[in-house]
Amino acid sequence: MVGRSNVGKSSLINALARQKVARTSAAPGKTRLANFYRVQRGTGPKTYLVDLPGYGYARGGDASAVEFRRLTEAYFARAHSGSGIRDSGFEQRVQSPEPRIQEGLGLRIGVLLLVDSRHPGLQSDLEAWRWLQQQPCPCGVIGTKVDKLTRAERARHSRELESCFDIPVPLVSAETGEGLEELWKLIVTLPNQTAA
Ligand SMILES: Nc1nc2c(ncn2[C@@H]2O[C@H](COP(=O)(O)OP(=O)(O)OP(=O)(O)O)[C@@H](O)[C@H]2O)c(=O)[nH]1
Ligand SMILES: [Mg+2]
Repeated sequence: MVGRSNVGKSSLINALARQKVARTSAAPGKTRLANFYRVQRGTGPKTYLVDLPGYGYARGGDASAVEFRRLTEAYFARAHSGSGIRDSGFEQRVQSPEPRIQEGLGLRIGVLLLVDSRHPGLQSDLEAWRWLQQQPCPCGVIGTKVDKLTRAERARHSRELESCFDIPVPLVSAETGEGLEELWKLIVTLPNQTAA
């Protein structure tokens, strides 16, 4: 999960895990490290949800955006090459002590760009999307905090998001659980797709 600070990455991971595993905050810039959470739904495949630090955290300014990009790039390159995450440049807090997490991450990854569904088409999100599409892994876009939209806004923002990113953009809410079933399906299938 990647996205601007405060877009709701950690909250969405908690909603998907149905546990409060990731720390969230009303103030942006909460998540500073890459955190891995192993989740499994019923008999579904074992999945690691990776919570990455947000970009566009104002207090960190440009330097922090550059650092985010450097670390994230290093992470994707490693994960994709199958060499694992041990010296990817990220510090990590691995919730599951299982050593196989290394292998697991080396196998197949998918990246979801989270954008706030209230603000479709932000410059920083579009830039992140362009950059993500050049990475060697399949990626998708999710609109967060849909509970904050009126019915009319949902329809309009949904159209705007799809036209900005040029793919369907499911809308979800960590608060109400809306859209999470559909999101799970995407999470399970995304890593099997080939990168755009
Ligand atoms: N109404 C509503 N609020 C949400 C939702 N998801 C997250 N929030 C709120 O948005 C704020 C930021 O959520 P986080 O999950 O910490 O955001 P983050 O993307 O992990 O932020 P960083 O770790 O700073 O990058 C918190 O106050 C959450 O309660 C949602 O679906 N609906
Ligand atoms: Mg966070």
